[in-house]
Amino acid sequence: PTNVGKSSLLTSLTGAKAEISQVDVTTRRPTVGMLPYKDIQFQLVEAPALVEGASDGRMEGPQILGLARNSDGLILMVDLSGDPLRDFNMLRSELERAGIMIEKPEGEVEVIRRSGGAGVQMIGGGTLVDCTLDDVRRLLSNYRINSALVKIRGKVTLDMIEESLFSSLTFKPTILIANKLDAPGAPENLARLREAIDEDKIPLIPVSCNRRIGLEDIGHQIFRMLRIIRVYAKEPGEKKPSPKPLVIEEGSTVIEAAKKLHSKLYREFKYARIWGPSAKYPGQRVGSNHILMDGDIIEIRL
Ligand SMILES: Nc1nc2c(ncn2[C@@H]2O[C@H](COP(=O)(O)OP(=O)(O)OP(=O)(O)O)[C@@H](O)[C@H]2O)c(=O)[nH]1
Ligand SMILES: [Mg+2]
Repeated sequence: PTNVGKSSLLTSLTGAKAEISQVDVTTRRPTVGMLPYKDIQFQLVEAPALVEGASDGRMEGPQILGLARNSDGLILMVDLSGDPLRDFNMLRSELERAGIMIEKPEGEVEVIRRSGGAGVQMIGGGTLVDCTLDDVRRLLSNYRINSALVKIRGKVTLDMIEESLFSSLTFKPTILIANKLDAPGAPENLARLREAIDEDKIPLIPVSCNRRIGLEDIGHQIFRMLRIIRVYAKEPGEKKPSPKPLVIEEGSTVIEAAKKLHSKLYREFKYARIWGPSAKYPGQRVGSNHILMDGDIIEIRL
């Protein structure tokens, strides 16, 4: 919504020069700032205010929803001096109507088509609840898909796989920031908001941008929301790893990290040595499927 303090937050966190004003709809174009967190940076983009009817094309609705669809995660913001619950429900419903879910569904499917005759393979570690891999192969072959990676997470039905072929539903991890904690009536409004949302699914952070309350935790919350880890590559023979981490998805394996570092490290991979949280002891020798953790140092051997 407008006037909730989006520009105030962007400016407080990143130092970006966004115009702050009590006039409605001050920010008209996406405005960018960089938030340093530990040894990485997050790019924050203030979108113009999302209003009721945005998903039907009102105001800059389509552009804002397009921005949301292309982001890694969303920070929704509401105003504790107004009606934060109504605003949150409006935001959720406009996003949903645009095919953007902000709560993680029980199961997720992505069918990645491949060329060549490699067949249909299942990846991602989810479970099929009402069908077998052969049923999935039969379903896909009805759609002339004979070679694909079917990526599943959580509990997945044959219907969900069929639907995924048509719909453009997407999930974006989301944080809810409730601003103006200093305003009269804020504690009561915050209590109402707390009751209505599931904070395990959507973390709620009360803040006051003006009084600089609650802002220190936001970097950490964004890091957790994105489910990323930092991995530091080290050359064999060097004492210290690169100071700049490789930022990859939580649950990534050694070979996936190698692929992102350099195609040669992927092609000619023999084994790796690991120091840090995922290593049983410093310098542990591991194979390609070893799962990395945040803060690991990795040395790849060819
Ligand atoms: N009381 C109080 N007022 C705040 C706080 N943060 C921002 N404001 C005020 O709220 C008004 C709107 O702030 P902006 O940061 O411009 O809000 P916005 O969401 O970017 O607004 P638009 O870009 O116009 O949609 C300004 O008058 C701010 O001074 C806060 O923590 N407490
Ligand atoms: Mg603004």
